[in-house]
Amino acid sequence: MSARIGVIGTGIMGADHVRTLAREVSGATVCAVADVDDVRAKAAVDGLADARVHTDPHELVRDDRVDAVLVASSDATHEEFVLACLAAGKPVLCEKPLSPTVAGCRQVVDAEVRLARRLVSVGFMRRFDPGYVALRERLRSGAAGAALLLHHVHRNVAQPPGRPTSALVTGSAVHEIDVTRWLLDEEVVTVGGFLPRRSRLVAEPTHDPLFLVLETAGGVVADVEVFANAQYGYDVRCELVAERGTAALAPASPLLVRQDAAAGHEVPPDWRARFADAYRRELQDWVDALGTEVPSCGASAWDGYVATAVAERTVEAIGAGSRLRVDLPPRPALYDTA
Ligand code: ISE
Repeated sequence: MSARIGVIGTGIMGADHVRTLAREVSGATVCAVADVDDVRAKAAVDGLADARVHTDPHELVRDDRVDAVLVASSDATHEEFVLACLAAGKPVLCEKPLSPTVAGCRQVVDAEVRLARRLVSVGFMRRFDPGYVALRERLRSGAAGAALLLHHVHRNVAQPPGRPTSALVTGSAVHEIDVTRWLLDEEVVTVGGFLPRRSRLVAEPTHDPLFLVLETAGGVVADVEVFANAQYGYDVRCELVAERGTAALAPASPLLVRQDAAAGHEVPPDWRARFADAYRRELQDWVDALGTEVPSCGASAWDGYVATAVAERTVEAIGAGSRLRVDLPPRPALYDTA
């Protein structure tokens, strides 16, 4: 039987998830969507038989036909809707970040621990990207020797004006924070950040680009360039430097184009194109795990909490102009892996 999914938020990401679930994921049907914008919600389910449109997301969570919920509304609303899913006992996949504040993430972790059931997954889709997966497997195989350094690059074409600088960390670099701890299986213990010369193409109050430095418990140093208004395309890179060599993500495009006196790889316009395969794999994994006792392989609420805790501390470190320690509370036993 197909799992009946309700999607909260039908903006860019939510509408994309509806399409992927309906067309590319087996064992799932989208049976409801909710959005404050009724027109947008209706457009997202155009052509999907029997999908209900709610204007109140809480109604969607309560809807008996909905077995599981995907939250893709604005970041600040994630906590409220994930908590509603926990109260209703429904599995929920929440887009990253679990909450933009560490206090919000903690509420979710505490509610899940009280329930003593793992119902929350967080959409850190890079954990399903074949390139990142290959990098992790290479490290785990021991072929590269021990990891020493990670170089991350995270560039977007442009961001809506007015985005606070902190959002470049809590909304964008939070991916690199998650991927660093997932690749290395180590926690980040100190964080620091620089404000390089500000691009004159970016309006106040956003300071762009940023340069972050994360150090893990095992002494690996990861640097992260975040450039949210890089103009030319969506470019995500990751290079591992290890004892016996290096390994880096290959260019996202399989084509080498020679034209107009130039040769090169095309760069995707945004993350949906770059990570389409990762999103599909993430959703399939989540759907496959529904109704089983085994949680999906994706990030847990605890992972969501830690990523935001490290991101928040990084924002503080940038403000303080110095490196700061990250002190995490003990991980609740619910999140122990077998
Ligand atoms: C966006 O919200 C995402 O989640 C993308 O994956 C990320 O690369 C981008 O920087 C964010 O703005």
